[in-house]
Amino acid sequence: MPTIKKSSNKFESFFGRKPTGEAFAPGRINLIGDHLDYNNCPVLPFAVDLRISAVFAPREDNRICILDSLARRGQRSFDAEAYIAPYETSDWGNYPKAAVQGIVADQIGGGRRFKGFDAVIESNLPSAGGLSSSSAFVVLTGMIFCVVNGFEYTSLEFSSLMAAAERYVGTQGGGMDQTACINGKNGKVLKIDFNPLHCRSFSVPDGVSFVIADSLIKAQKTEAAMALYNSKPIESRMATAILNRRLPAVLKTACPPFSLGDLTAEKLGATDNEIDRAVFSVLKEGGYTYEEAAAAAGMSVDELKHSCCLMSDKTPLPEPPNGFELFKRVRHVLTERRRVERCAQALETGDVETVGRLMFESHASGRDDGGFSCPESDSLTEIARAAGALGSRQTGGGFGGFNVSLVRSGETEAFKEKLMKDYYETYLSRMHPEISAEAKSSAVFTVIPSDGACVRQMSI
Ligand code: NG1
Repeated sequence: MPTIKKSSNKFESFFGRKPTGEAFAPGRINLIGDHLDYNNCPVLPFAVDLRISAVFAPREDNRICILDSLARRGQRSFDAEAYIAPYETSDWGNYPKAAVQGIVADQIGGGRRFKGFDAVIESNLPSAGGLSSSSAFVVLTGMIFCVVNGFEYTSLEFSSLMAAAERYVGTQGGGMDQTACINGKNGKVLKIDFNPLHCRSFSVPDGVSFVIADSLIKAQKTEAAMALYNSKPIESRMATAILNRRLPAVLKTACPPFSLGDLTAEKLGATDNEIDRAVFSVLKEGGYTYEEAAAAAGMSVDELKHSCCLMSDKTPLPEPPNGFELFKRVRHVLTERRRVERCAQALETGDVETVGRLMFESHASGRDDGGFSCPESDSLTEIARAAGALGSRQTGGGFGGFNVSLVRSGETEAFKEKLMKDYYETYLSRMHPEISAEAKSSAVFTVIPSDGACVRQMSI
């Protein structure tokens, strides 16, 4: 477990002075609503009691020097200046660089000079598991940089700034993770709406707990995994380009959708059924080639590729062997958005059975339509169902990582034992004998919705 005392000692022995401040930033679990945020559709996450923490002290120059307390990952140093060149893709130093670059770009003007800081960081937040350790790290360093420079933002302004800043690392995500990390509340699930950004919190109903279980299939943001993740926002933008051209005529509305989040009764003046009929008459089932998608959007292939389909290395997403499944992707977004709304209502009335059912439905949608699950997460969900969970689903960006289950509080220990036996000892040992017993033994735990990120001066 990270402790401030251990980090402070480490800070003193490495930097030769005492730290003056401490900060922490939690990870998050998304209860329901994945691959929605970058489509401007609402999500229902909560910050968890697992976090990255830091002790720090300002510097007189503009250097930022961050040491990983376990020395597993060593140290990274860079200057806060107008252009901060990234390290290689997937280097952990890109997360603090992302935060600082985002704030510098926002604050630049008047020949401002920035103050740097020294910091020692510690974490008990698993990485590459869909718990947003990356956003927690971005938010943590962003907060410290603001404090040492006296920059002030409201929590929503800072959430938007950090969401935009994190794209520096190459992911094309939305703002769920940073917003949950910054605005989390003890005992509450957050409903985050985008465009405009807005948070509302819902109490966790009495008598239920959240158990999270690592599928132990890593969703590391390497070049390949990043391309897999980014293919989802790209497909959403392709579908939007087609709907933008064709939907107004079919629905007889003057409002073209600028994102899939605009496909609502409120914005289009049509019922959900009318919207579904119109959307799925415009999009064809089955895969689109680039030529077909461009023709449907009224663009040349080059225009489509350059306006919607570029990956972080600026090359267009390669066409999948069976084409782009735009119909399924949009069906995931439309149905998941409605599940989020119904889930928020069910939380409000304490209807835990409905919350659970929606979680199972959400998992199936991510698997069948979203295309971001994997066989191990699917099995884990079914094993959780058989073990008595009210609901269970893969959480976060997907392709593995953690599942979240909603379990009656009196049943959590029996539930965890059942997962241990049926998923880790039986299924996973058969499918992935290379995964160590040690990794399996610490893969399941109960999490508590917790407060968001915080930075403060240390009491001396
Ligand atoms: P994780 O779970 O951290 O990979 C990613 C995106 C989110 C969101 C989810 C899927 C980033 C930093 N995070 O989260 O914005 O799109 O996937 O719901 O890109």
